[in-house]
Amino acid sequence: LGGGGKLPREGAAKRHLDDDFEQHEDGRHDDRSKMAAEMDRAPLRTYQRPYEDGKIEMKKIDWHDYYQIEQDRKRTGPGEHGTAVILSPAEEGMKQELYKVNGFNALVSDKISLNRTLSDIRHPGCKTKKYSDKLPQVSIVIPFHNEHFSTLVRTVWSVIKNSPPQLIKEVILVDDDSSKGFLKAKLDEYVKKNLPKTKVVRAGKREGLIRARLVGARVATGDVLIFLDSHCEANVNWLPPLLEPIAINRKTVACPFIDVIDYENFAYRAQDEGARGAFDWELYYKRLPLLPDDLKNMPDPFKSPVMAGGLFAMDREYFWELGGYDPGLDVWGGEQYELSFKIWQCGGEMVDTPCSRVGHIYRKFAPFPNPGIGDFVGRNYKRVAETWMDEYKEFIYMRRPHYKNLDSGDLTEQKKLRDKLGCKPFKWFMEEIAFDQPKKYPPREPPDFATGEIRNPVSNLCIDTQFRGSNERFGLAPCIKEHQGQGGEQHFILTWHKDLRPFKRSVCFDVSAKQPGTPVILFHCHGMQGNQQWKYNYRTMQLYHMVTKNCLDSNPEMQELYMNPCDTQLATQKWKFDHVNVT
Ligand code: UD2
Ligand code: MN
Repeated sequence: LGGGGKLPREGAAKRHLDDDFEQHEDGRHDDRSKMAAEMDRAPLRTYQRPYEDGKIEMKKIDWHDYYQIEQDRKRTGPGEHGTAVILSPAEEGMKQELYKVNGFNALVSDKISLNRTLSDIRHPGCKTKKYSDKLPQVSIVIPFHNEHFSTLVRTVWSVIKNSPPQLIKEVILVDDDSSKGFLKAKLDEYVKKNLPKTKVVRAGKREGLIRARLVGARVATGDVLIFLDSHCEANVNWLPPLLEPIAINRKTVACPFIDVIDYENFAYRAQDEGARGAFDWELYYKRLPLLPDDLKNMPDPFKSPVMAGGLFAMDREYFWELGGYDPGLDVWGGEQYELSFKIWQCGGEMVDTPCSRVGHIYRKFAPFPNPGIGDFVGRNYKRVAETWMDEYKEFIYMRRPHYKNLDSGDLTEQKKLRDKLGCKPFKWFMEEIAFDQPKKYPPREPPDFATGEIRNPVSNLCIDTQFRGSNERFGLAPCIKEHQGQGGEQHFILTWHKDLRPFKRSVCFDVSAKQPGTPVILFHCHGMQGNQQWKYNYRTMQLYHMVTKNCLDSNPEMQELYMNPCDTQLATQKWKFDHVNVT
């Protein structure tokens, strides 16, 4: 296994900050069992944040390790410099077994050196960039479940090789109950013999990636936490650009650019040159085009609404201030939204750092079976939506109605935390962070269900509020379209909140009793549904009131409106909007 390759320790002697390396080396062979048992967190702050009081002016230095870069330049071998590895026909025939259990071509991985070099595909501006000489030390947390040995170990080597040693406090591998028997013994042995500052912590039982990250974060002692997936490769000088924004503002969370390591041949390439992270209403992660200013300032860090999830750096104290991750999130999925929403809504910010690049193997398929616990992704999404997304959660339920019936567990603690931190509404996040700026990035408010006049096609009369106010009743009138000037207010919206209101006004159709004949009045829109929740059935043309289960009915002779039990045969219960949004 593993192309092996002698490790570039000889480079250490030439490193310009070599002394510190020695200084921080100790403790790398900690008593591991003690480590795992000792779940109490280390003191949260171990250093003086350099720019906190605004007194120190930042001194910038060139953090590149030119000795290492020169060594790397000379290397040759399969996959070096991020090139593709092509298997021989005989090997092609043997690759399936490893492919099946990993979701990527692990046989190719095994042919590549564990400390291979990548091509430097950074923006040219990154090559001359300098960063603060005072950067925090990091703990790198890497959860893994049945990761392939060579991809896991290559992740660690890439980090160690491409980072200034004095900035790495430790690398923590969290074994999330891997069942590959050989992985444990072989890994422990390899780590002990070869990997400086690295320790393996075992979760004890399958926790899923989110709680596994928490296990690692709890034993971490560095000033900054960096999370990585177990099949990554950090590129040249990736660390300083990631840390400087945090040194300047401890509430900034920084994400590297995530490059692609091809799952078939392990070639390394960019997925793009930057994007704003976002999502759709099924909570699929989306990448939106950069804003003009971000492009102009390239390769400076730019704000991004949502992280991809796996790879980011965050002040350790701040991570715990925000409660870490919701420990109720199971196995996989949703934690990237939880943390992103929490960061933005509760006073932090998130940036992508173009000069920090890390490759990641996006698998061809997920090789792990569901551990027999049903729709955990749905339950995770529901936890996040219920805790953080306020009324916008309805969009998710609209797309995925079955989430409504999922039991997502107790959310008391999560809601308490949101209260305690005094976090802003999701609407603020949507409008100011996620989809703001040149107003051209949808979705802002989701589309309304129906708009325009509401006409009874039999009597040919329209609903007309005559611009009345709160607590007032209203009825029917000749439609303005045919009787210019004769009507009053006949333009309505059935909004995405599911209330029914005159266009551009904040009074809503409100029904407060079940009895047949109950009138409809206007009332201040509260956005909480209840008495103001309507549903339009465009097939039967009925306007259904959810709470009372009655339908909007009319008496055309008297030009009156009131509620009655629904009856599809009744012409007086039929209503037609100008525009209906059928989704
Ligand atoms: C993406 C993220 C991943 C995470 C996930 C949503 C990137 C590059 N990847 O999916 O970090 O945010 O979306 O939750 O942004 N693992 C465990 N226990 C498990 C399952 C996974 O420890 O039960 C480990 C796994 O070995 C890996 C990490 O968790 O190191 C992420 O899992 P993945 O690689 O399957 O997720 P990915 O990249 O598809
Ligand atoms: Mn991954």
